[in-house]
Amino acid sequence: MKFVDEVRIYVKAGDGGAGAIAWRREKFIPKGGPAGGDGGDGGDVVLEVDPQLSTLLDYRYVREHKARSGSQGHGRDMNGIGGEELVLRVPSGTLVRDFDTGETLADMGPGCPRMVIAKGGRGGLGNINFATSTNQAPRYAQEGTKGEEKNLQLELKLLADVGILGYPNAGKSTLISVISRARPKIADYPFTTLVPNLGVAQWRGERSFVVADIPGLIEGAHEGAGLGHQFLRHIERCRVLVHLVDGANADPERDLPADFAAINRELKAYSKKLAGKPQIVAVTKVDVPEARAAGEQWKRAMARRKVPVEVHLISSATREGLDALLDDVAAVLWSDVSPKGGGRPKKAGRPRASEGPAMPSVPAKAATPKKAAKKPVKKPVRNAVTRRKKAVARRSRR
Ligand SMILES: Nc1nc2c(ncn2[C@@H]2O[C@H](COP(=O)(O)OP(=O)(O)OP(=O)(O)O)[C@@H](O)[C@H]2O)c(=O)[nH]1
Ligand SMILES: [Mg+2]
Repeated sequence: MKFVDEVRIYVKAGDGGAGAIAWRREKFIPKGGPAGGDGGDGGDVVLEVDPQLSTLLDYRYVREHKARSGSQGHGRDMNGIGGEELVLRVPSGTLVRDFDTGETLADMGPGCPRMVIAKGGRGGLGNINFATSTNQAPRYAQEGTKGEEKNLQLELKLLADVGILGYPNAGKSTLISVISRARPKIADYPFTTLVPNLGVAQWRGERSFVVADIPGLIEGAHEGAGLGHQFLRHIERCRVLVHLVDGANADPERDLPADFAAINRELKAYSKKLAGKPQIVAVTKVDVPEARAAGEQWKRAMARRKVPVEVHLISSATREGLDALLDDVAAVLWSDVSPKGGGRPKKAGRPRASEGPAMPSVPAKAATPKKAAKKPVKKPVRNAVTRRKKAVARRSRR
C-alpha cells in the first residue's frame, strides 16, 4: 500500500437552510397567522481518529469534502431537515493546519480523537418566529448562514516513543523485527525501507512502547540525497532515538565515527530539536568478527570523550546486547527505571526495592549485591577478638 503522509484538502460544511414564509390556511380559521418553519442546520465536517489507518492515502485521490446543507423550512411550522455531518477519518498523529493562515487547528491523536473542523451553517428562522403583537403577519424569514469552508493541510507525524535511525543497511528493520512483531522488508541492499514501519516492543515483559523504523539517511539527505530527510518528521515526536551504526559496512570511505557524525549532521540540518533528543548509540552486526573489533575500538574511543558516550554492541542475529539496549531505552522513557548499560542512573529509580511487582527487575537486581557486599565487613569485632587472644598469650607467657 502506498504511504502518504502529507496532503491538502478542501472541506466545506453544509449551509443552513432558509426559514420559510408561510401562512396557516385552514377551513374556518381566517387569518391563521404565520406558519413558516425554520431551515435545517448545515452538517459539520468532523475529523475522527481511526486507529486502523496508518496513512493519508485516501485523501490523495478525493480532495474535496462537502457536508450536506440543511433543507429549507416548510409551511405548517415544519422545520427543514438538518444536513448530516461528514466524518473524515484520519490516522492517529495527523497534524491539521489551515493552509491559508498556517494556523495549527488540531493534533489528532489520543488527546484529540474527534474534532469539528468546519462548522455547519445555522438554519434561518421561519416567519412564525417573528410574529409580535404589533406585527402579526411578518412577511419575512431568515436566510440560513453559510457553512465554514477551509483549505486544510494534513500532515501525518507517526506517534512513536522510540525512533530507530542510521545509514541504509545498518540493520534498523532487522532490529525492529526482532524486538517487536513488525515484519518489515529486510535485504542487504540500501534503501530497502521506503516508508516508516511501526512496531510495539516489549521491555522485560512488563511494559511496552512503540518503535518507528524509518528509511536510511545518508550524507546530504537534507539536500535531497538518497530518499531525502522529510521522513524524519515521523521521529520528531519520539522521546528517544536509537542511533544504529553499521558495524559490518565494507565501504572503505566510511567508518563508525564518520557515519555517526554524518547522521548527526543530518539531524541538525533537519531540526535542532530533533538533534537534541536523547540518543542511544549501538554498533550493529557484532556477530561478524570485523564488526565486533571495530565496534569495541570505537566504544573505547567514545568512552574516553570529554562527555563519554555509551556505545552498545548489538547483534539482531544472535540477540546479543539487545536487553541492555532496551534497558537504556526504558530508562529514558520511564523515570523509575535506571539504565543498566551505563550512563547516569535516574534519581527517581532509587526506592525501587520497596515497590510492588511493577518495579523493573534489572535495577532491583543491580542494587542488591551492592548492599550485600557492604554488610559482612565486621572489622572491629575481628580486631577485638585478636587483641583479646594476644593479651591472654602475653599474660600466660609472664
Ligand atoms: N550478520 C548480521 N547481519 C545483519 C544483522 N542485522 C541486519 N543484518 C543484515 O543487514 C542487512 C540490512 O538489514 P536491514 O535491516 O534491511 O537494514 P536497514 O537499516 O533497515 O536498511 P534500509 O532499510 O535499507 O535503510 C540485511 O541483509 C540483514 O540481514 C545482524 O545483527 N547480523
Ligand atoms: Mg530497513
